[in-house]
Amino acid sequence: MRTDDAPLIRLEDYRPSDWLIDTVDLDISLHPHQTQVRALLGLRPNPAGQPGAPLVLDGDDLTLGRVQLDGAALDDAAYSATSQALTVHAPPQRGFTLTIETTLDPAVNTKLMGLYRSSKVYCTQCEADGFRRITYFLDRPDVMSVYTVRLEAAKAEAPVLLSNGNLVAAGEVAGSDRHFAVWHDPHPKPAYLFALVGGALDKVREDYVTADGHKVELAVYVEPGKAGRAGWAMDSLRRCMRWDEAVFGRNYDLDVFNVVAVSDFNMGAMENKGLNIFNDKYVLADPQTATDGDYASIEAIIAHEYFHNWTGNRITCRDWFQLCLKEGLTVFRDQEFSSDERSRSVKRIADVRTLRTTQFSEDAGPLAHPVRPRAYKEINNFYTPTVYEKGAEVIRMLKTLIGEDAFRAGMDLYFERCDGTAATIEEFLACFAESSGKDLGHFARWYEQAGTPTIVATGRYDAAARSYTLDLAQTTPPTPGQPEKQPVVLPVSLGLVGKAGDIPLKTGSNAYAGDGLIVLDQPSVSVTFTDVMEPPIPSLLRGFSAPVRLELDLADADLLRLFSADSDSFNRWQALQSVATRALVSAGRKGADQRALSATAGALAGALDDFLREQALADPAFAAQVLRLPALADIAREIGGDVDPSAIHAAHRSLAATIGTPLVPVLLELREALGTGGHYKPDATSAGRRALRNEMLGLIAIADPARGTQLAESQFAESDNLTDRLAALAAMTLIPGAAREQLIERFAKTYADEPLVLDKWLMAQALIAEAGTLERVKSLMQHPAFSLGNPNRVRSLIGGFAANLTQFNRPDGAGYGFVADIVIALDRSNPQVASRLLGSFKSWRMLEPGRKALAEQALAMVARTPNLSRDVSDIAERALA
Ligand code: 0A1
Ligand code: ZN
Repeated sequence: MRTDDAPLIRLEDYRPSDWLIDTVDLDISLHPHQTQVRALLGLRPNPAGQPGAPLVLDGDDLTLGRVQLDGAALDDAAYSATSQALTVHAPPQRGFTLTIETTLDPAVNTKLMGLYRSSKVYCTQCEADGFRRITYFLDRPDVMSVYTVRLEAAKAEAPVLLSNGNLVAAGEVAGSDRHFAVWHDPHPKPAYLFALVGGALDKVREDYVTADGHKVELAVYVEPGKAGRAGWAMDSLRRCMRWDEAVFGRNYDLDVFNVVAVSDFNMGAMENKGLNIFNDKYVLADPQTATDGDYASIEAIIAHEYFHNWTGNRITCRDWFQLCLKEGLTVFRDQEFSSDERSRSVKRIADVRTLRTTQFSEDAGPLAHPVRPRAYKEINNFYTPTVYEKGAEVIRMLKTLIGEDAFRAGMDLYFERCDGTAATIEEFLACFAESSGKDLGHFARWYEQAGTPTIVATGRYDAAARSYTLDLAQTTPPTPGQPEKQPVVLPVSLGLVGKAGDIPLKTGSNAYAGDGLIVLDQPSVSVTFTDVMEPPIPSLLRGFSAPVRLELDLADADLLRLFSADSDSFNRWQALQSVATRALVSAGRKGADQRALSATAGALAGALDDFLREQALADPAFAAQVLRLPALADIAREIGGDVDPSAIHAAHRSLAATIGTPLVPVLLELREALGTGGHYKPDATSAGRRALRNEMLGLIAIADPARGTQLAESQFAESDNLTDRLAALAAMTLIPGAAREQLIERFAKTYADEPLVLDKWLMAQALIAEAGTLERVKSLMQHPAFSLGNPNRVRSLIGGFAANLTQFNRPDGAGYGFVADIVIALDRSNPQVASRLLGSFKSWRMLEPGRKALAEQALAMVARTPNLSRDVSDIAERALA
């Protein structure tokens, strides 16, 4: 379907369902090509709906068998059915049951929505609207039902049969090679949280007793032979369950909690009630096949899905416009968990990096949308960094504004009041308005208004009056459909840094909320601090207290002082990033003179030299973040228009080389001092030491390629873990030549039987910033490790290429054409993966005219392709609008 024909679904058109489904009894007989589904729905009119309305059930690609009403065959004239809908024209105006039989072919379901087979394992994905590919249903999150599910399959093919809730019966099917299991989930849930799994799987299990004394059996299911890689996921699960009890007072509520890893999955993972299904990339880990980054992601995503049990499942969304109600809040919760498990400041820095490169870029381009969108054609296109990451930032600001105690009290109230319901953002915010006694009407604008606000800050010191005045002004740029912007509520955490550290803050201003917090909720505000005995350096947005751009004209020398003296470690990191960003923005403009970089590079190298010698060993994870320059995409966005990716890349390399060259001796020394850490341990401290060593390796590779080559080769040969080996490969990708090609070969041989490791190998090559990369990527598509049918492979190789700033944006447009062709081909089998890939074009409008025209042509070619999915045509149209 073209989106021109697809209806625009609007928040303001929401109305309650005319019918409710209280109970669902599913009987599913699994066969690769002929799965039989019998659904018995217990329906009744919704008192809040239209009396006398027909019953219109959603379907998608369904083959219908028999239909019965209260157990009797339904007259042909009484209903009509297409593959997309089943309508009962004049249903009884009372409770009744409807029995619906459908037949499915999971083996050919390449969209990976509904019921499909992934490496011989039957599994489901129903969010957002996949359940309608299993049976006809009121497939909307405000229709919540109690499910009982009988699964049947050949014992040999699917010895494990799982669904939501608790197991209530299991046994053999007499006289056959088949068996069955019956699962019952007592918690009413929307259809998008339904799941089943059937297959030959190994498991690790563990007993758990909740804080309120409930015994739970935890299990992680993986492909046969991979149970040895499930331990970290289990460990993470136990820890996050304890954390949710301690920090949010939330206990688990079923007798079992199952996690299943599958190898074909459109996203990261899915929070189905009691049966979380994961992309295997986010479950499987051992030191030889997973990096420190993987360990951290697994911990975070296990926690994310588990936390959804309360924020998403017990309390779900009224409609898909409220998606951020569960996603922003749950991301916030998983970020807090990881912060408590690891280093809070390093986690914050990493999250802000992600926010900037993904969400700020989205917000600055044609796909910008509010945290709560007002309209959509395809909801799958709104599982975005804006809904997730900016959504989490909004919760973080709320907490900052009302304080820790009122925040916790508001959460408690939300859990109490909204439990068992499908809620809205308004209901959520009402809990915090009540717990804090504050009017959150203005704050709610964060949900409605797209775009990244800019704060322009200027400071003046009055030596005679011993006062310091800070002027803050905010603006938000126009975004699609929102030409005019209103001011939002911005919590600006700050300090004034003097010679002896933070100066005590005294002011009579209303905007000053105490505790180092200015609340900027007007277009501008001016705050004067008194008893300031020396000219201070302002340290604004400590901890990145609001998701904004900050323009504050501090001299490099002042920023470097903040880097060494700020009491807020986020702002120490930010200060150095700001120096580097400013230099890269001016040297990275089209036609800019690169020589201007050298003064800044010298100052940065000096600051880093001291820092590395004196402080890096005390907090290696932080030091690793300090050493990493701002991302290319962030520089492009800061430049904002007429962007020449080659110039940005050249400036970036040149800055890294100029900083790195004088540092090589100290880098080598420090690498030596850090050592290899001995036997691999995944904890944050050990990971931090590896991160620093490897960050330094990258810098050496740029500054001194011969030395870099030597170090990378020996690191690859000597290390016992993937983190260090992959870092060696990544460093070598920066150095063209035979040694690189040999290491690439060696890596492939070493990990030939490890698809998830080869994904990293594919991606490392796709990211090489050289003109030969497109050809390399094309030939890697022929490699046995690659398959267009597996989302992880596509994201690694093609997604990696599309994230390669210089090569995706080749001046000849060949990068755009290549990705566009793949989007079109992939759309026929998996529209969701195709549309996400097309999202790589999100920043095309800021390019210089030559590339911009070529990118537009590629997008237009996609847009005019016949029979596009709604997913892809929606992105193409919005990108071009
Ligand atoms: N709710 C999941 C994300 C998710 C969304 C859609 C999916 O299929 C198309 C799968 C997963 C989460 O936030 O983890
Ligand atoms: Zn989620």
